[in-house]
Amino acid sequence: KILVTGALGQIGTELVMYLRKHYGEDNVIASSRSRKAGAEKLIESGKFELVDVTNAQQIADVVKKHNVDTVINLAAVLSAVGEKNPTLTWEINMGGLFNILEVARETGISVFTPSSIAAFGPSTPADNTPQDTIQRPTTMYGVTKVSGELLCDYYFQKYGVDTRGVRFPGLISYEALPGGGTTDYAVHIYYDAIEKGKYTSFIAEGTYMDMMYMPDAIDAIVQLAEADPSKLVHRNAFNVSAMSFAPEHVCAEIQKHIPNFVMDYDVDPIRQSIADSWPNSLDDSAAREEWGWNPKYNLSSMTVDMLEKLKIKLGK
Ligand code: VAH
Repeated sequence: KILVTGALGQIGTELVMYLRKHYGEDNVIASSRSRKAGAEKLIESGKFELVDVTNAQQIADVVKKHNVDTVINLAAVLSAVGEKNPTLTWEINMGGLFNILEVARETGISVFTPSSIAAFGPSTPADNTPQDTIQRPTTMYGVTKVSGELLCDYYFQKYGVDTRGVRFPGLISYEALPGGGTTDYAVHIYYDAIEKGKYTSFIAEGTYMDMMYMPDAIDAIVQLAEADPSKLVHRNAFNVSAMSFAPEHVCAEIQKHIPNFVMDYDVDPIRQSIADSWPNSLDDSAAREEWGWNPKYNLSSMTVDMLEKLKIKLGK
């Protein structure tokens, strides 16, 4: 049985739907700190529990009640929102992960929790960033992500807890919106292209970041979770990426389908400084070698699918 925390977020929403299809409705328990408007479908379609990951007892109770053997921990405050409330970010991102790892130490369950390209900082080699390299992030979100990688490695080495994770780049999806990150421009641009025909980017021209379409991100989670552990040299924090682009590249790709689409810039200094501290492109060869990582979508095929699915979703 799989417990997904943060199940109403951008990744969680799609992951729960996929896992329920892949492993069976009854084998996936969705959980969130609170119910969210618009999540009724997901909440009613299967088992749902209110779990605040900062409450260790709630985690232990739900693990016991549903005989959980794997927790996929997606509960986190993202980079931009995190800079507005660093204390809450530490409490949820690190406090929550620590509580989950402690339950795992006591019960023997497995733990998958993602890291992020945010675990790197301005002193990290920015192009083709290596799997093992300098990590001095400059956001609280990034500090919790690099700390989370180390804590998961520790629980594996010290207690044998089966911990696994990937460093996600910016994720693009049409089901659920992202929750306050820096890469969110790459999602909003598609919504605005359909609804307004124009988009004002808060990230500057020429700012490269790694990105990935959500179907590939879901595949990465399932593939790594199902991987043969004897083949894993790394456990947590595999670099995974599918593409690297800057705002003008998305704009040009959208214009192939919506010729009149226009974009201008109104750069947000906070999110721009976060973006500038992150890598431009990742070396994901370790994930390819150790568990067969192989993304399917690039900017062109993602754009075709995003526009097609959003036109339906937005009734255009
Ligand atoms: C954010 N979407 O922008 C998240 C992610 C790498 C980016 O961590 O904070």
